[in-house]
Formats: sequence, C-alpha cells, structure tokens
Amino acid sequence: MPKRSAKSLVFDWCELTPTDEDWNRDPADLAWQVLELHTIRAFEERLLAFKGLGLVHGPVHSSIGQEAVAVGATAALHSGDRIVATHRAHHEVLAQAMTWARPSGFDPRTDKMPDAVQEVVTRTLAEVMGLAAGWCGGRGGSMHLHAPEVGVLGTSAIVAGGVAAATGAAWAGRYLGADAIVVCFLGDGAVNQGVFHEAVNLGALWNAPVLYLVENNGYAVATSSRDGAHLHAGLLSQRAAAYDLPARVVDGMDPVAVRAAVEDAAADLRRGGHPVLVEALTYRFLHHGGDLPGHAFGYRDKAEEDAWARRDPVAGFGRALADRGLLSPQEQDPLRAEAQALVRRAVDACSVDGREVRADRWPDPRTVSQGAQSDGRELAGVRYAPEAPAAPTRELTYVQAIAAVTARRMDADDRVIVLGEEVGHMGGGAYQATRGLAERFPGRVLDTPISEAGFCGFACGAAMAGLRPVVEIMFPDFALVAADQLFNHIGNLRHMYGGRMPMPIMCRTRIAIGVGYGGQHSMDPVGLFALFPGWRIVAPASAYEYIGLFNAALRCEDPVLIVEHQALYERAGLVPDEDADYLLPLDRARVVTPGDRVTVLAYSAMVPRIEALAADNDAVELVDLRALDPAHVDYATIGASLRKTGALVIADESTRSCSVAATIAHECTARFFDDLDGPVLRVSGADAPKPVSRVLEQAAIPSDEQILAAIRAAAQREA
Ligand SMILES: Cc1ncc(C[n+]2csc(CCOP(=O)(O)OP(=O)(O)O)c2C)c(N)n1
Ligand SMILES: [Mg+2]
Repeated sequence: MPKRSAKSLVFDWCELTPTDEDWNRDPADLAWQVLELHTIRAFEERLLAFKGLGLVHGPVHSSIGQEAVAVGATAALHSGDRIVATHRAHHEVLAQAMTWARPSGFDPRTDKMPDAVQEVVTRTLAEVMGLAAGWCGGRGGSMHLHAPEVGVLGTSAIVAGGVAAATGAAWAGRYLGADAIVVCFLGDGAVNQGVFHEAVNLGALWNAPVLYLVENNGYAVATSSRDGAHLHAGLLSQRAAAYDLPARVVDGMDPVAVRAAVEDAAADLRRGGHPVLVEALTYRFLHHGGDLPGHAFGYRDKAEEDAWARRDPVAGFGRALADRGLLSPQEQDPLRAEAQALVRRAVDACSVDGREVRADRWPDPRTVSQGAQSDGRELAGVRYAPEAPAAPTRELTYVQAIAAVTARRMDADDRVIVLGEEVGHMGGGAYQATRGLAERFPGRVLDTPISEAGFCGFACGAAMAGLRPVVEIMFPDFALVAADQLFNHIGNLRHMYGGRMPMPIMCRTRIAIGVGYGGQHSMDPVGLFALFPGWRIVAPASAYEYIGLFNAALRCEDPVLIVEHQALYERAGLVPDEDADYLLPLDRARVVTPGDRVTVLAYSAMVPRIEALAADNDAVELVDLRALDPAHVDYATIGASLRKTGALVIADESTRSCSVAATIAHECTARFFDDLDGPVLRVSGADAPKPVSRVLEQAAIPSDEQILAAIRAAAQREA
C-alpha cells in the first residue's frame, strides 16, 4: 500500500455572517432596499396573475423568495458594475435597473419618485409581456433580458450559458481600464454544466474581476441540490476549490448579509484579486415556473416550504429593521405602497385595467427579422479595393497574410485581441497563422486551455464589453464543442436582445480536408454556420482576398466566420506592397474566369482547383462565392452570370447533407428559373464523415472527373 503524504490542500472557504456594522447603513439606503424588495415581490405577483389571464406569453420563472439575493448584491455595486444572469432574473434586473436609475442621495421616504425609476419597472414589465417598449422590444421576454443602459449585460435561458460571457466582459472591462466588476448570477443547477467550469478556469487564470454568485435556491426544477442527487460534493461552493478561488457562503434570505458578502468580495476584486464564488443560500417559494408550490409536484413537502416561508426575505427584513429600531413599520408602510404604485403604473402602461394587453403596445410584426445582423452602417461609404492588387506588389503566402493582417489590425486598434489554443506558443500556433503576435502584443494574445465553449463564450462577453476578439478554432469540428456559445449566444444575441447590440467577433478556422485527419477534423463549417442568421461567413481564396476581407470583417459589427483552408496556406499570391488596410466587400462574389455555357460556383480551395481544371474551357464561368451567409450570398453576380450561361453547377467539398450548396441551389432555382436551361447540378463530398485512409478520403471529396462531368453535363444541358 503506498504511503500517503501528510500534506493536504487548503481551500479559502468560509461562511460570512453580518455584523452590527453591516447594519449600520444610511437609513435612506435601507429604505431603498425595502422599496426594492416590495417592488420585486409586487412585480412577480402581478406577473403570475398576468400569466393566468394570458397577458404573458411564455414561462414565468418567479423569483419570489429570492429577492434578498438581488437587492443585497446590487446594493454592493458601484456605478459601472454590470450583471449577467439567468432564466430567473426579474429580481436581479429590477434591482440593478432601479439602483442605476436611483439618483444619488435619493431618499424614498421623503423624495418624489423619479421618472427614471418608474421607467425601468415599466420597461421590464413590457419586455416580459413581449411589448415594443421592453428592453429588447419584446423579443427577449422574461428569460432574455438585456439593458446595457442600466448595467444589465444580459440574461441567458441556457443554464450556465452566460457564465463565460460574464467572465469575458469582466476581463474586457479591466483591459479597457475600468475599475468595474461583473456579477454573474447563476443557479445551483448551473454548476454542473461544463461551460461553468471552463469559464471559471479562464476567469481564475486571467484574473477577471468577476464575482460568481450562485443563487442556491435548493432546486434545479425538481432536482434537489441539497440531497446529493446532482451534486456529489457535499458543498456546492467546494467547486471553487478546483480553481483555487475563494468561496464564501452567505444567508441569501438576508439582504444585509448578501450585501456585506458581495461588498467584501468586490473590494478584493477591485484591488486586483482573483474571482470569487459566493454561494447565497435561498429558496424558491413556488415551483420552477408558474404559481403553484413545489409540493404540488411531489418533489418536496409542504413542511419544508413552510419552514422557508417563515424566513421570507421581504417580511424578515422589515421585522429586522423594526427590531433594530432602524425603520419602524409605520415608516415601511408608505414604501410598500410606493412599490405597489410603481408596479401598478407599469401595469397601466402595458395593459387595459390589468385585463388585456394594450393593443398599440405590440411590436410591429414586420420587424420580426430586423437586426439579426447589422444594417451595415459601419461599412457604409467604404471604398473597396479592386479585385486584384494594384502595383507595386509583393508575394505573400496565405498563412503569412493571416499573421500580417492580424498584426496590422492589432497595431491599429487596441480593442483587437487574439485567443485560441496555442495561438501564442511555438512562434505562432501549429500553423504559424498567428506568427510573432504574442511577442509583439503582450497581454493581447491569449493562449487558451482546451475549452472551446469557455473561450468562445469569453470572446462573446469581451465583444459585448467593447473589444474585437479574433478567436481561432483550431479545426472547424471543434465548433460543435462550443455550439451553444457560437449559435445560441453569439449568433442569436443581437436579434434576441432587440437588434441594437453589436457582436463584433471574428472566428477563424481552417478546413483541413485532404490531409488524412479523419471524421472529426475534416469539417467544412459553412453549412453549419449558415443555419444561424446572425453569422456572416466569408471564405477568402487568396492572400489578397484574405487581407481585404479580414479588414472588412474587423470593421463589421457582426460575428464573422473566416473560413481558411489547409490547402491554401502555402499558396503564394500578390498583395499590395504598401497598403495593408484595404477592404474587400463582405457581400460580393468574384467572377474568376468568364465563360458562356455554364456557371460554376465554388469557394475556398475549390476555387483555384476548378480554375486549374477548367483553364482551357471557355464554356466555364467560374464564380468565387466568397460571401456565404444566406443574407449576403451575391445573387446579383450569380444572376448576371446565369443570364449569360443558362446553366449552374455548385461544387464544394462538404459532406453533402451539411452543405450550404443546397440552400444556394434552391435560391437560384427560385430566383433565376427562367434563365436556367436545366436543373442545378451539385458536386459535393460524399454523405459520410471524411475517412482517414488516403483512398477513402479521396473518394469522399469530389474528384476532378466528377467536377468535369458535371460541367460537361450542364454545358450540354443534360442533367
Ligand atoms: C442547457 C439547458 N438545459 C436545461 C434547461 C432547462 N432548464 C431550465 S431552468 C432549469 C433548472 C435550472 O436550475 P438552477 O440553475 O438551479 O436555476 P433555478 O431554476 O433554480 O433558478 C432547467 C433544467 C435549460 N434551460 N438549459
Ligand atoms: Mg436552483
């Protein structure tokens, strides 16, 4: 039997209880907290009634019982501090928004309620009801709230979905010189999600000023967090030990305790300390959603609920204030009345007598798709470069162009950071695409742990906080590991949050088809990303195009996927000798070679390949699609070509069922039916993962003969 060492790990863990000093606050602040607690309670009660009357479309996850966590935590924040929260966040959004709207020194006992406070309550109610005046124009509803003007970065309905973004936003804030922190609220259920661990690790590694506030309300739907059913560790807060972060446990039914704990942790963060995990012990009074108690569903009993009800945070705070002689019941009554009036006025603004939605408050159905992508104003007026480099020129390989243009943009704009696996190591990554950047831009090239969901989500938060992250996904297949962050978040948020939030992330990835990497490293990601309307997609086929499209992409306020290809990396091409800032449009195809009998659409490495194959064939008009997201495929250029040729072949290497060519073929048939003399022909990869065996991999991508046969068939009008 091996001998065990006497060493043991020490973990900075403690419970925090408030002292008399923590109660010794400005009476106006205590009165404000009473007002907030009652406002949240009245708001939630009204929402549940509205749900019953059909005035709320979608779930209502009420925060009744948990108000003290929100009120205590936001009371500890400074102006400029922001929050990220979850599907259950009405209390946090209201508390944060009201706190931001509160004029300094405002005393709710004596001063007239400012319009700004009323407005945040009304906008929150309007959003939950799906109305135009809501924070997100009614698109987000209860679970997807975004109110940057009052310090709410965003809430996510994906359990743990916002933890990485909170971490990235906190890091970005410090990078940009702010003294602010981010409080990331999450539930007890969220600590079992992989992205929680990835994000907390990044926060710890890179010292992001983020406070992870776990609102342990005892349950994730019907699964208890206190009976060992989904948490093997006896203590939830033990999770912090794995990342060597301090953990604090506090009574979440007491706003004074929560405020003291958050203030303590925040002070540490502001001094440059590590992230902190605070676990607030609280209780969800009702079932997961709706107005029934949990015991109605059999997973807990009434005795347990009654015991917690005796610790009601709203009533309890009121009693404690009275017992301590700080605020008498007579002084609290008008505060409760004022809270109810705030909610009543919000109800009047959104409904007719609380019975039906005011018809003129709905958003215009014609705006349903607006804002899924930017309207392009950030690129308006740009003078694009010609399709070929102007002399004098020099030669650069494709991969050298990647490093050169990234360096150029980092030089010009401090907001540009680079992150990904090995981007700084080995001189510049496994393929030298980030060569020299780490040495030249210390602190801005972040070698990430292998945690795609964590670092993509981190980039999402950094972009929301004002940076322009360039993320390298080593192989496109790994995008699936980060799919929730890339698609549910990065690709969706702009639209879901009302269409006004820029999401300037660039994601670089390289197709590695043809080098024997097999079924988990050989993806063409275009078809996948094209499923999500927030993403723009470009595939530069030469060094010259790479620089021009990269420059445009970094000016664009949408997430842009730049698709590279292993087969292009060592290809040399001409680029301008001096101008490294030229732009090429993100929505235009390029006619590579003119022809008169058949249009061939291709992108990335298929472009030079088909160009060589059809070099002597005057019939072929080869068009490099270049822009591949459905909103920006250049149908004008394709249509002009088809009017000339009357026949269409689309060629790509993707697995056939994952290929964007299906969508493009459909669009071309619908738009240009009269110009087509025959069916659109597709040449694509086999409908199978790419195998490793050299002969099988070759069989899985279109052969020269297949491409030429399709061109011949189309040219001869034989399907
Ligand atoms: C990734 C993901 N899985 C499952 C769900 C469905 N779901 C919504 S809330 C929830 C429970 C979350 O529990 P917890 O994190 O403790 O938050 P609470 O509801 O208690 O506030 C579940 C399973 C989801 N929204 N997202
Ligand atoms: Mg919970």
